[in-house]
Amino acid sequence: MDKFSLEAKRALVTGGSRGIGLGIARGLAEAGADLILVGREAKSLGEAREALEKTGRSVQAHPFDLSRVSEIPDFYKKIVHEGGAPDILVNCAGTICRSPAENLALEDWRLVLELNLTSVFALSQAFAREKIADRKPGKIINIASLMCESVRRQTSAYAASKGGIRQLTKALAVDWAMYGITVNAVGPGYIKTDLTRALWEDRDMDAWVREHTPLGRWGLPEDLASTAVFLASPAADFITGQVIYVDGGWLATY
Ligand code: GCO
Repeated sequence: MDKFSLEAKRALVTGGSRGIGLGIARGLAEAGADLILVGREAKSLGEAREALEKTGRSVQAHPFDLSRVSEIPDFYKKIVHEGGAPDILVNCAGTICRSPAENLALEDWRLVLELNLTSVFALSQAFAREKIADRKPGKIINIASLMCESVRRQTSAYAASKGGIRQLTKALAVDWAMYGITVNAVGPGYIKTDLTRALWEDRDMDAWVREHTPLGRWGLPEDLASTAVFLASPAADFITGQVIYVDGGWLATY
């Protein structure tokens, strides 16, 4: 079972202070990884750090707004300088703006694409440049979505960004395989987090999600953690360019 261990590894998790990011960070720590958490709000990041330190792993917290894409290279250099280079990068930070496409402000479109897609490219590039220069392998895990394959009304920017993540995962996997850097993605179904609160608090939407999910329930952040641990571990050394959907069977019905 050592192939699933993350002992002596360091994992950087963006969006690590809540929801899916926090669930995955906890799973990585329980598998033995030390953590670097990146999130926009210092308060919730500090709370997540305190909670995750209970796993016995070292946890660093770096407040940063990843939508400030041009500042990502310097931010990454600061992280490496302060605590050493991560071996694993989990790109989980993201947002959604639900609106009929005809009403979607261009600024909202840009914000969703900047955070959900462009910042993932920029941070992955900073990670890869450092690994390539150090001649060390690395693991990148992006957070995709069932919306890589199917959509719902009023989610144009989010669905476009997640479709982009699906293709970016493949493209970076192909570019960086020669350096021993694998790039994969976990594709969540409907997961009970703050990002989907507006849906699970709505009785009709709650029923719709349960009806369209063969396993009949909302997913939880911990449902995603084990897949992320697997992809981050030596057990997945021959896997790259893949999206593994953890969606309760949602896409099986499409
Ligand atoms: C929505 C939801 C979805 C989920 C998730 C499913 O508005 O339909 O927010 O987009 O968040 O992406 O994988």
